[in-house]
Amino acid sequence: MKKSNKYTVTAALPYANGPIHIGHLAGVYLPADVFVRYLRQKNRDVIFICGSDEHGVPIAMQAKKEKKTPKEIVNKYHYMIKDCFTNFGIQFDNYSRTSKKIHYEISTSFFKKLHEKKKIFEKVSEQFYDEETKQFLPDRYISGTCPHCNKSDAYGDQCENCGSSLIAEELIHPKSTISGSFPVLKKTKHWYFPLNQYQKFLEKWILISHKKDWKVNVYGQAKSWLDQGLKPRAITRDLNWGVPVPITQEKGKVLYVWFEAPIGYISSTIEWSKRKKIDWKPYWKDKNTKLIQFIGKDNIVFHSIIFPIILKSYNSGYILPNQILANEFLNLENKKISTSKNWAVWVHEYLEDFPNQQDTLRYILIANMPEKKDNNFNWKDFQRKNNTELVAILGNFVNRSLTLVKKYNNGIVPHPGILSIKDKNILNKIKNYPEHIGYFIESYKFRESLTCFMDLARLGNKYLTEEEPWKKKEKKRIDTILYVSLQIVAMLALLAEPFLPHTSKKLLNMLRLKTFFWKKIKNIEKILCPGHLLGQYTFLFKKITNESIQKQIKKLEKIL
Ligand code: B3M
Ligand code: ZN
Repeated sequence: MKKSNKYTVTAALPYANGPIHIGHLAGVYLPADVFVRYLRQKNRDVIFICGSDEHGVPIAMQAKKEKKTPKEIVNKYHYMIKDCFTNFGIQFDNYSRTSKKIHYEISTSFFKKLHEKKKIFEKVSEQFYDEETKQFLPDRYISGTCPHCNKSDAYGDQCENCGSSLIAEELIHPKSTISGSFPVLKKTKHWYFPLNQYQKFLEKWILISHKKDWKVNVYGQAKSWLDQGLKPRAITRDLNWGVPVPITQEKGKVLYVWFEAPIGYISSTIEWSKRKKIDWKPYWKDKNTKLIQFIGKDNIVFHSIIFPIILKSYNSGYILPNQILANEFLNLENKKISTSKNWAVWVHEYLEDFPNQQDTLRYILIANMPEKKDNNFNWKDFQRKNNTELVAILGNFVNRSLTLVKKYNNGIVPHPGILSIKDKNILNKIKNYPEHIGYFIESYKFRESLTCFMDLARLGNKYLTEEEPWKKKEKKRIDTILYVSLQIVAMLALLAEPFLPHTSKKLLNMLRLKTFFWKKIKNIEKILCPGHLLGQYTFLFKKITNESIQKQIKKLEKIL
């Protein structure tokens, strides 16, 4: 990756209509967090931006379901989601919410300027209308069969099964999700974005400039939209909950949530800049800044087509996404995660059932990350990976190294003495791990980067087992073996940070090391020098018991 001056990393704004589950983490927030932690470790100038998406039909539907107002719903879930990210260790620089005044100002200023510059046009058209409830049926208020994958419960704006973005008229046998009745068509006025006018620009920007560096799923969906030919798309809705359309007095006209929500990345950045007293413009308008966006596959078109057109047509120097990382879906026990059916592992419940074991879940979700295809999470695998990898390899190696140094050298880093050929090879080999891991992270190959990290732990475990210092008679040889082992432990402590931040912090405390920036990691032996006094050892991981897994599986069985 060519070194950039700044990085603006965004993660899709979760709808504040429910809690966060493991699919959200594996799909969007964990890869983004690993990437940003890595950039911070390398002392890069990066901001990590997110916030709650608080408008749109999903919020209104949840409000109806819980017999609350949309405002009550977003207040309930915004704080729940924000706390959940904080407690799990997803470290945003700013987590805002689109019901804030600053977002209303920024999103309506975008709309007003596009209207003044005649980049959008007004049109009266016939839209689906529910005569029973006397309301129009935008987005999730209407469902039908998806024309792409034939799934029966696709929504008016997107199909959650195949991730396609739709317009209501494409649905086969549409019906109202409010009353279940078949809708009629009724005239209504809306404002449209002539996406077709940007066909050529997008073909050049996507099909040429990003043919090689965008992920197959992102490039493929964007290309299929371009191949079908872009059409004008409505960017307002007949709803009472949302950002009011600023140029009409007519009640019940709001900005389409997918027009204003991506502008939420900018309003969240401006909110951050006001708090930190740092100019936000270089993060969104400097051509050398890299805009890296992490999303789920059902948001690809909104991020690769709609949002870039909004920025381009606004024409005030906004940079376009350099990378759009869309993961596929994570299934649970081989079934699709479903919030409506409660078929999910909710992160806040995980944190209650497995206190202080965030890194175990981080580890398993990165190891099973659905980077190229849908993947699966099951509790047995969760237990196995924790017990046979985190406990038996990483934890065991660190535990043995530190307790042996305590026993043979009073917890002080020994002098290396005379290094054998094998010792020298090990010390040379470990120096390459930062680069290997960095390469995978910068290529957005998070599973491979974690495997590379664990290979280092395996290397240490194997070295210690083969060298058996506890069987040696000569103190000097014991010291050399422990010296080499400790250099590997120090490397693991630093390289763990992007993946297992809580473990890394614990380990650095045990080694009495401050967090180092990447450049120092090259010469690890300068970090953990002979004579350095180590801290107290505590266990890094604990075994996951059959009982704790059975409890989770029983919880799911009750839902079936
Ligand atoms: N709120 C996430 C979703 O479709 C959507 C992302 C907005 S990012 C601007 O579930
Ligand atoms: Zn579909």
